[in-house]
Amino acid sequence: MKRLCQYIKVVDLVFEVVDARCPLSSRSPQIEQLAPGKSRLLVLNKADLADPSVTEKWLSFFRQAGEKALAVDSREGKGFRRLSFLLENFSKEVNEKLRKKGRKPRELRAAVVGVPNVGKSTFINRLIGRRIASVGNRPGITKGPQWIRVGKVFLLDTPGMLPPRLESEGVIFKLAAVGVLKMENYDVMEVANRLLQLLEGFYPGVVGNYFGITPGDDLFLEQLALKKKFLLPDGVPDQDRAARFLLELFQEGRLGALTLERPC
Ligand SMILES: Nc1nc2c(ncn2[C@@H]2O[C@H](COP(=O)(O)OP(=O)(O)O)[C@@H](O)[C@H]2O)c(=O)[nH]1
Ligand SMILES: [Mg+2]
Repeated sequence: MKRLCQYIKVVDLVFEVVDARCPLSSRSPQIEQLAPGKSRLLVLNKADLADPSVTEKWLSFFRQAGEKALAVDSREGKGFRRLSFLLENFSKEVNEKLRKKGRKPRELRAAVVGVPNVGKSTFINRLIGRRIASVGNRPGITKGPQWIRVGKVFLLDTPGMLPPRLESEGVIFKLAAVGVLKMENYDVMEVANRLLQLLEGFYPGVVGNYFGITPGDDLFLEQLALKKKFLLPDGVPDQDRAARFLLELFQEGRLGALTLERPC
């Protein structure tokens, strides 16, 4: 964390990567202290897995709050043309300010930060693409991460890992459901049941229809286990396995593009 702070000090722009399926819950509470006063671009990654209409609402919500926000799919490279455009504009803005102060124009420096598993590395790789060009270490930084040139910007090739928000059960189960938190540490059945309940509220019938199970049924996991023939040796439905199966499908977006929270 201390090392990350050192880098953040020298960057002009911080890409704050979050999961588009829960853009508030997957924001780290540490970001404010880490980069006070820094220009930030909120990247709603995994937009392919999120409900597009809700993503639009989130973007309006953040922009109304005065933040720069953008939705991308780092795996397929969607949204990156717009990102390059934003970077270009940002570079012009910063250099205009420098020029007014009588200073020479220069390349911008940027870093990527975010909680685990939101796609920071995938985002960096996508951004770097084929333009990869290591420029080695810059003065003052003797080892560790490298700066890579991306257009007019020098990007730190190693993302900064931020601690996730763990303030309430309501947030924690979403982070577990999207894979920010490792499932081993949670009660999978509880996470799956909460996810089912939440999805049933936002997308009535969708999960039930996918599996051909009565929507809103209390015994959903039991029914799912029976349907999939996930049985324990004594023939009892293996709900734990059903829960894992459900969460896996959700994480891969197989149940559809579904978002877990909406702006108020
Ligand atoms: N569907 C989808 N998956 C993504 C996207 N970005 C990353 N991933 C996947 O999310 C997982 C975590 O990505 P990674 O870049 O390692 O996350 P990091 O821990 O934040 O660096 C990997 O399985 C990626 O393939 C995206 O935009 N869409
Ligand atoms: Mg990574």
